[in-house]
Amino acid sequence: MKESLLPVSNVTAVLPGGFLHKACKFLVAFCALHLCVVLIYYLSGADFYILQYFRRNQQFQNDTIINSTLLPTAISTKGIEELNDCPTTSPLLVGPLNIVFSMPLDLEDIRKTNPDVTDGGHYIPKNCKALQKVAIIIPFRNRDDHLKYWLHYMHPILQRQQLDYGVYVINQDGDKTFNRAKLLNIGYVESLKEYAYDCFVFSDVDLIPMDDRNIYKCFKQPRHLSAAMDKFGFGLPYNQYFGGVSALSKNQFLEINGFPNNYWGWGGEDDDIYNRIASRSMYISRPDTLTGRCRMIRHNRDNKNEPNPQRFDLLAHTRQTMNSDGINSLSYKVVCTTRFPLYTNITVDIGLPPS
Ligand SMILES: *[C@@H]1O[C@H](CO)[C@@H](O)[C@H](O)[C@H]1NC(C)=O
Ligand SMILES: *[C@@H]1O[C@H](CO)[C@@H](O)[C@H](O)[C@H]1NC(C)=O
Ligand SMILES: *[C@@H]1O[C@H](CO)[C@@H](O)[C@H](O)[C@H]1NC(C)=O
Ligand SMILES: [Mn+2]
Repeated sequence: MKESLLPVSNVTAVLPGGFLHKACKFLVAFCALHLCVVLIYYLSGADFYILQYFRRNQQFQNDTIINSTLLPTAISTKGIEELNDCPTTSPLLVGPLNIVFSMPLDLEDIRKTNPDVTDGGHYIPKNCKALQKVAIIIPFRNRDDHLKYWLHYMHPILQRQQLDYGVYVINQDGDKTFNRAKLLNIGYVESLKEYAYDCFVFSDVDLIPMDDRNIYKCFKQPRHLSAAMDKFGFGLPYNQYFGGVSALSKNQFLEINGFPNNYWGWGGEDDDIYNRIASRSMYISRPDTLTGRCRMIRHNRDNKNEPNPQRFDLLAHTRQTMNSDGINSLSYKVVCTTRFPLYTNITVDIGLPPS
């Protein structure tokens, strides 16, 4: 086109006259038209590629945004809500366990071997959404050595069971008469202040399951987890026995007005709990006698936990007293709460038995 334009302009400049002038105008118009057609053709031909490049660029920008800003949020949200439910049976379980109480233990070592347990003894599975939120409540006084064995064995087991759980040691302040069931009631109330637990496992500090398929969770009926204690020849002392380790859902616990507050000293409170359950037409669920095996740390009877002479009398009236004595009549004072790496220590003043 430059070839044709330049000579034309040269010619127009040199040659005057009507014909040449008209021919020149025509040529210019023709060239302009040609230019337009070529340009349109070129643009329409390139159109597809230009748009594609533009789209790709936009896509790239979207991805960049997702990666740099949206992804961190997506991960943290996933940690709470978008994870799939954990499977009904955890794939991490190993079955029978060798439980012994002879080796010395160091709390710091236990902490190091359980790096995923967070302050206060809380754990949440990373890769799936736990089916239950379990508060584990341990009535306690002066059993620090037993607690070490409990933490050493139980933290790995509970994590393999894929539970969302927290460990609460309810430490009775002072040295007056012990009251196990009242401490359990307090554990229920205090743990719920911290987290929306829907299941409560009440465990003596000296009992360890010998099989991790004995899941520390709640069932459709109140659960007796320590179904075959070595102390009783890996069986039950009697069929209604509900001592040791048990699990009640929030609803089951409230259905029986929690546990009695008036059993001071050793014995009877577990039978009272059994009576409460039976009186509400619930029954005891248990693992089979192999899965339900567990070991108790041998020990002498604690001070100020003598057998309660009133227990038989109290037990005869559970049905009459349970509506007024329980979680609805609980009173106590929290003396001190300490969140240790492997458990929460709640020290409570529970008062004295009526004289
Ligand atoms: C880019 O993201 C916007 C919304 O953020 C969306 O409407 C658009 O379709 C996305 N584009 C591509 C190419 O993915
Ligand atoms: C985000 O970046 C990673 C690499 O850092 C890459 O593998 C991944 O595909 C990117 N995600 C998206 C949505 O592009
Ligand atoms: C719990 O806290 C009380 C009060 O500080 C303390 O005396 C007791 O030793 C602690 N027990 C455990 C097991 O941490
Ligand atoms: Mn014991």
